[in-house]
Amino acid sequence: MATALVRGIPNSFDRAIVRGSGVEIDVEMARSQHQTYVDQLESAGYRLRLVPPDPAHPDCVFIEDTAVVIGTIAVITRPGAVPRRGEVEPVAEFLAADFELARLVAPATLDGGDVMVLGDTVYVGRSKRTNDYGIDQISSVAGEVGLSCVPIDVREVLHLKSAVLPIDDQTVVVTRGTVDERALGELRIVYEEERERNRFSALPLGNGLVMVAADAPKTGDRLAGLGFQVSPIDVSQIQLADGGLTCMSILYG
Ligand code: CIR
Repeated sequence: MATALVRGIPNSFDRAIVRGSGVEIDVEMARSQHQTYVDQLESAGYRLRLVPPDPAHPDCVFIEDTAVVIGTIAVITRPGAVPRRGEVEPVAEFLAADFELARLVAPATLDGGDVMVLGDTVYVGRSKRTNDYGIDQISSVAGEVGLSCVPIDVREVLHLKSAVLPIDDQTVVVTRGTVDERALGELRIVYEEERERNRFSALPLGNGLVMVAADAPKTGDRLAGLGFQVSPIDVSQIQLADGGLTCMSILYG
């Protein structure tokens, strides 16, 4: 059965790392938006596994950054933001039940938000959070299970998946100007609507169903026009902390 590993929102979430806005985060509203997200995963058939939130780590809801599942291996990351490194261990303990673990080691840094596994290719963003050592180490793991690795320079945004959102194994939504699209090879590119720049986010749930950020309805319409069943969700408080839809879960199975 497909599994979703998720982590709750701590009371300290209003102290999450933010890159700009200065708008205060409403923790209760964030929690209710997160609950709707978890409910959507459950309705789509995922078995939920819940890692308890940790108030010492305001960003711990962004569990995606702590581990990447590649085939039979769970890569335990070394997050680029130093205060987030303590989020990793409780997640590793959960994943150890189902996977062989491979740990990234210093001087590597890598956030799971920079990694996109599509078919037999692992795309890895080179960003402010993910360095070349991180790319080399995850590339070795990918090689062990027969997957190839494609590094992609990321500009302007936090992570690769802030700007390149997988929709299925062949399709991605891209924010123009943030990556060298040649690295995406034969993937079908759908562009984020310019008026919705940096507001789109998505999480494919299988069978053509895609959870999408309600804040970018025109981009969602583009996907619906291609035959995807889109399910909008309001994640305004998550977006204030630079998060999107992929970052709040690790899906596998
Ligand atoms: C951070 O700056 O690390 C968090 N406030 C946001 C992380 C979002 N993660 C993701 O999109 N994978």
